[in-house]
Amino acid sequence: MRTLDSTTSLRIAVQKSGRLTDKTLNLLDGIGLKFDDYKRSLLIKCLNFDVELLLIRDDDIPEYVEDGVCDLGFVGANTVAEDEADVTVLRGLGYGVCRLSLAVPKNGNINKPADFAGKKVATSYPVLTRKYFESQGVDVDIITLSGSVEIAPRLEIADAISDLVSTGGTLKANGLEELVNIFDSETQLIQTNKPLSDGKKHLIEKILQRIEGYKKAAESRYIMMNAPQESVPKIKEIIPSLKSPTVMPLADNGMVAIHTVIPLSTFWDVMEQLKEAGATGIVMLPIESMIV
Ligand code: PRT
Ligand code: ZN
Repeated sequence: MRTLDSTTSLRIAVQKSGRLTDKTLNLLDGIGLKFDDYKRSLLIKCLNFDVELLLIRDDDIPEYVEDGVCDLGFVGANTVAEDEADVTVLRGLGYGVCRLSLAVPKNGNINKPADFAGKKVATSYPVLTRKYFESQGVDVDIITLSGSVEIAPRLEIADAISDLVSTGGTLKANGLEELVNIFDSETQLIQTNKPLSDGKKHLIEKILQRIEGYKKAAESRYIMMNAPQESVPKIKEIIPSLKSPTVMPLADNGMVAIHTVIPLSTFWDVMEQLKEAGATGIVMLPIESMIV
C-alpha cells in the first residue's frame, strides 16, 4: 500500500484503449496537461504538472482508485456503480453518455417489468441488473456474459438482455427492442477516498477548476453583431448573457457593434430574435477556455 507521500505524482487512471480514451485525453489536453507520446508506455509522465497517467482497462479503474493506486480516474458511471466502488464522484463529464437498458426480442411476450418473472436475462452488468429487479420485486435468472450480450436471445441462452445502449443501432440490428432504461451513465471523474497530501488536494482543485472552465467554454459561443443604437435595449433583453454585452460605437452613424457570450443551446433561437430586432452580420465563434 502506498503511503501518504507528497513527493509522488498525482496518478490518474485513464482507459487504455476504448470509447473513453480519446475524449479523456482531449479533455486533459484541453485543460493544459501536456504528455509525451502516450502510446509508448502504460505510465506516462505529464510534462508540465506533477501528474502521471496510468492507462488500464476501464473495468479496473474503479478498483485502482478505491485502493489508492490511482488518485483520480476517468470512467463510466456504469462501471463505478457496477463495481460498487468506494470512491468519490467529483463530477460528470458529459461524454460517453449511454444507458443500461432491458431489451427483449421484438413481438415477444415480455412487455413490462412484471413479465420478466422467471425469465433468463443475459448481461455484463449483473449487479445493476439484479438491483433493478429487486427494486421491482421481480425474480429473474441473471446470466453473466462478458460480451456480445445482444446475441444471447437468438442463441436461446436468454429471454432478454440488459446492456448498454447509446444510439440503439445494435439492438435494432439484433431484432431487439428497448423496454426499460434502468441506469443513465456518462463518464465521471472519480477520486480515491484514501488520504491525500495537501499538494495533491491542491492539484485536484486546480484540475477541477480547469475542467469547469473548459466545459463552460465548450457549451458557450462568443457572438458579435452590428445593430442600430436604438435596438440595444431590445437586444439586451434577448441575450441571456453571462455578463452585460460589450457595446462599441461604429464609424457608421447610429450603429454599434455588440459582443457577448451565450450558451450554445440558445444560439439558433437567439439568432432569429436578434435578426428581428435589427442585428446584422451576426458571427459566432467557439471559445477555447473560460475562467469561471
Ligand atoms: O478494453 P476495455 O475493458 O477498457 O473496454 P470495454 O470494451 O469494456 O469498453 P468500451 O470502450 O466499449 O466502453 C467504455 C465505456 O464507454 C463504457 O463503460 C460506457 O461507460 C461507455 N459507453 C458509451 C459505451 C457505449 N456508449 C456503448 N454504446 N459502452 C459500450 N457501448 C456498446 C454496448 O455495450 C453495445 O454493444 O455499444 C453497443 C450499443 O451501442 P449502440 O450505439 O448501437 O446503441
Ligand atoms: Zn471494459
